[in-house]
Amino acid sequence: MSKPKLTYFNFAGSRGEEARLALHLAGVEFEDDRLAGSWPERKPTTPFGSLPVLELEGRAPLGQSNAILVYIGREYGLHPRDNWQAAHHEALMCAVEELRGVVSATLKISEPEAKLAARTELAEGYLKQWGGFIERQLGEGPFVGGAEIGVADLKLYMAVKWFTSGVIDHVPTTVFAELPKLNAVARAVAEHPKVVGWYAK
Ligand SMILES: N[C@@H](CCC(=O)N[C@@H](CS)C(=O)NCC(=O)O)C(=O)O
Repeated sequence: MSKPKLTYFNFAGSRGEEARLALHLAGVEFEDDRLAGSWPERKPTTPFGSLPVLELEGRAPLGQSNAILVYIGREYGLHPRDNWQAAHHEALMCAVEELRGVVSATLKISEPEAKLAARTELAEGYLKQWGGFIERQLGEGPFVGGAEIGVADLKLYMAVKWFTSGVIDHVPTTVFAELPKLNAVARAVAEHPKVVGWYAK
């Protein structure tokens, strides 16, 4: 293996897509390993029993999406050099992981009425509150760090896309519609020429 290898499930979303976008923005040629075989067999071989995993020649595999993003960001100028600013970006990235944890808990509910109730509560409570906190953390934009795109922007972009895509039943796709700064970040990422180039492939 000479090129870095990024392993994730075969879909263009969530934590793996963030890392793919980060590598692409960084201009790194990488092996885009999309899991084809059986996940239960691979799971125990990964650092934390989950994906994404980033592998570099001569290094132990790296798990945890935020660690992967921060590593790429630091190596390739997609994360602030200033430690305080970097911590602010990482706080936003941690907040996206918290959001995913809360929403993912409702993915396991199989009983339709219980799912509807949990998702309605999520949409009207937790998600509104989460969005409000994020909005207050954002500046003039268009990106978290101002004029330059960074890995924290990819994390927020992917979170917004999760909801606007409508895949979370019973959560309106407009749940974050009244958050101009968060939407500006998501739009700026979507319109970034390298991101446009990635999806045009
Ligand atoms: N905190 C971890 C969570 C990773 C995670 O839960 N990944 C999901 C896919 S997005 C996964 O591997 N699910 C399969 C499983 O947990 O068995 C991270 O940020 O990388």
